[in-house]
Order: sequence, then C-alpha cells, then structure tokens
Amino acid sequence: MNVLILGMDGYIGWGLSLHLAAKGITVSGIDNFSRRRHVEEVGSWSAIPILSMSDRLSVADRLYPGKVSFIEGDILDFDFLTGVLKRNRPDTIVHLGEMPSAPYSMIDATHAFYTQQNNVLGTLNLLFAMRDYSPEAHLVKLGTMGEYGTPNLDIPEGFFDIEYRGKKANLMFPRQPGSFYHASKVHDTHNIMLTCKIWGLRATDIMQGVLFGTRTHEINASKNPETATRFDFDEVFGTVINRYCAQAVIGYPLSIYGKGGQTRGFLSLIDSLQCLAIACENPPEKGEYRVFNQLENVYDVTTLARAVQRAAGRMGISVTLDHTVNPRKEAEEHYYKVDAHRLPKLGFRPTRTLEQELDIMLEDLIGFTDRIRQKQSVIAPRTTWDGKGPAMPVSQQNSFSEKPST
Ligand code: USQ
Repeated sequence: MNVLILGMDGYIGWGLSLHLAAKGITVSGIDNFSRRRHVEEVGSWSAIPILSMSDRLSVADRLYPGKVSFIEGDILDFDFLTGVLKRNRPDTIVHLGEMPSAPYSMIDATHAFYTQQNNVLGTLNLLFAMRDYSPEAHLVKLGTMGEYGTPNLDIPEGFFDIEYRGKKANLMFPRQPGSFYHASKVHDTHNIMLTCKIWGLRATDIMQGVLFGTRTHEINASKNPETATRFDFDEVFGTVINRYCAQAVIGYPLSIYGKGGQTRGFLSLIDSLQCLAIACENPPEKGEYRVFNQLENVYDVTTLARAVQRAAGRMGISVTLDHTVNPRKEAEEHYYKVDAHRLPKLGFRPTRTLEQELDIMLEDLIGFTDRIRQKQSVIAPRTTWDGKGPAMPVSQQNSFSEKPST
C-alpha cells in the first residue's frame, strides 16, 4: 500500500507516518507547517521539543529505510496538489491537513475565515484533485465527534433511521457544531458525501474524539527524543487531558471549565494510529461514503481532572482542581451516549487503560517542566466564544503564585 498523508508534520501526522512505515507501508507526506506557525502565533510551543522536518526525515530513514518521503506545500494550491497525486499515485490519502483548534477559529473574524477557508477549500481542492487524478484512491478524512455536538440523544455512527409523517428513511444524523472549527468539519462532511455520490469516490469520514497521549509504539520521548511528536498545552491548541497533564507536572491547578460536566469521547494517540491504520487497510467500496466514530471511552472533564490528580499523586505531585469561568458557549451538564461499533468489528482494541496512559504521559512530561513553566502565561483561557475575553478574571489569572509542588 502507498499512503499519502496530508498534514504529516502534526501531532497525529508524524505519529502515523512512523506507525505505517513500521508496518512496511510506503508513506509520502505533505505539510505547509502551519501548525508550528499558529502555535508560535499564540505565544506557545510544544512541551516536548520536536525536530525540523528534514531531521525527522533522516531519523525515519534510519529507522525505516526508504519508507518515508515528504514534500512541503499547501493543499490550497491546486497545481501543487494535483502534481503530487500524479507523481505518487497513492492508494490511500489520509487527510489530516486542517487547522484543528476550536478556540483558534473563535479568536476573531480573520481566524474564523482562515479556518473555514483552509479546511473547507483545502478539502474541496483535494476532492477535485482525486476526481481527476486518483479516482480509485481511498480518502481517510479526519472529522470530529464535535460535528454531532451534544444533541441530548444517542449518537449513531453517522446515519440513523427516522420516521417522519408516515415515511421512513436512513439519513445523516443532524450535525450541531459548537465552533467555526467544528463547523468546518461539518461542511467537509457534506462535500465528501456529495462527491462519493456524484463522482464515485470512496471515503471514510472519521468522527474522532478528543486525543491525548505522548507515546506510541514508535514514539518514546523519554527513551528516544528524536522520534517525538508535538505536545501542545496552551489554551488554544492543547486538548483537555494533555493540558491537565502539562499543568500537573508544574503543580498548576487543573483548569476545569465551568461546571465541568462537559462529556466527550476520548482516544489515546497510540489508538488513533491503530484506528487510522485499520481504516487504511479496510477500504470501502467505490462510491461508498462511510462514517467511523473513533473513540475509546466517554468521560466528563471533572472525572478526567480527578484521574490526572490521582496520577500526579502516584508520582508524588500534589495538584488542586480549579473551576475556571468557561470561555466557551457549551452545555456544561448533558446526556452523552455514542455508538462506536465499526472499528472494534474490524479489530480495534484499546492498547492501555486511562491510568496507564496518564502515568506514561506524566513520566514523559516531567523532563520538560521548564519548557512548560516558560510558557505558563498561555495556559489560562483567554479566547472566548463571545469575543469578549479574557475568560478568566484577571484576579484569578494572577492567583497562581504557589510554588509548584514537584
Ligand atoms: N476543557 C476544559 N478545560 C481545559 C480545556 C478544555 O474543561 O483546559 C473542556 C472544554 O470546555 C470542552 C472539552 O474540555 O468541553 C474538550 O475541549 P478540548 O479543547 O479538549 O477539545 P475540542 O475543543 O472539542 O477539540 C479537540 C481537538 C479537535 C477535535 C476535537 C474532538 O482540538 O481537533 O476535533 O477535540 S471533539 O471534542 O470530540 O469534537
């Protein structure tokens, strides 16, 4: 199999490149390095240092000779993209090349516009390029569980049976995104579904839960720092468990937004790679549009904060929980139940328990407390959904003055 990864330099993209190469799969990648620039723009950096792409490629070539290649470019450039498809003739295209942060998309009109232009038009470009140059290839597209929102109903895997005024149909389950970022993924979903129908493309649209983790089968930042993938903890690009873990190692109160009953599906990085590999290895039929709900477990953000607090305690670090003002507009207590049957049917099995994963994360992060402390000012939430930020009262922002208890 010959896999093209859009967004090779990202948190998942680099991990997936090494994971597929380790399986003997030939991987080529594209990236425009926008993630590195955006994290810098919000004043942060990856807690775990990462190599430049050229150094990453040397490491990959040493570990998996001849398996990983890369070309810098932007998928919004149609000629560039079609050139890559013509040359590489991929069997599978994994599309991770989008701006992934809800808060970034809510900063202001410019950031919302950028997010939707980059994500929606990038995907549209890809769909046209596939129609013309790779119509047989399998598109594995990273969507998000956030496309469904929190509907107060069981969430099916993409489609559901409905009866309305005496007639029955199987329709796409309603999408209720909670940010301009999540909305961009909904727009992608509609465009991908349309092109499967009208052009006969084949696609797996992955509704992925919130990711967390540092270590995969191929990546171990503690033992071999050269393999590391990025790890963001700032209020814009850090996801909630990753943020809690970075906060814990510096003894910073864990930032539960609002009441803390927000409930989501979660998935470790190592298992995201496992699931994406399964999707690649099991393509749908020509013309088929299918949806995988990709998650391991459902938790609310207070339960998770307590789990991180206990994990930190096992390392001798004492941390408190802090209910900060919620910068987002979202349900803080709600029903949440999700179907996720398709990946387990294809062989997906969770690799580690939450506790094992948290222990590993804290062990990997403890060596980088200085880097996290240096960027402590970007931990508190400032980007608000109503544009009136910062969310946290200044008095509260300054209240963190205790000496870290590491
Ligand atoms: N939250 C906190 N404290 C924090 C950070 C977040 O309580 O310090 C809460 C948020 O209010 C939210 C929940 O945790 O209710 C999840 O927030 P998040 O920032 O971890 O995740 P989200 O913004 O939903 O986006 C992330 C990824 C995105 C992916 C999505 C999957 O950034 O790329 O699509 O997770 S999902 O959430 O299932 O839509």
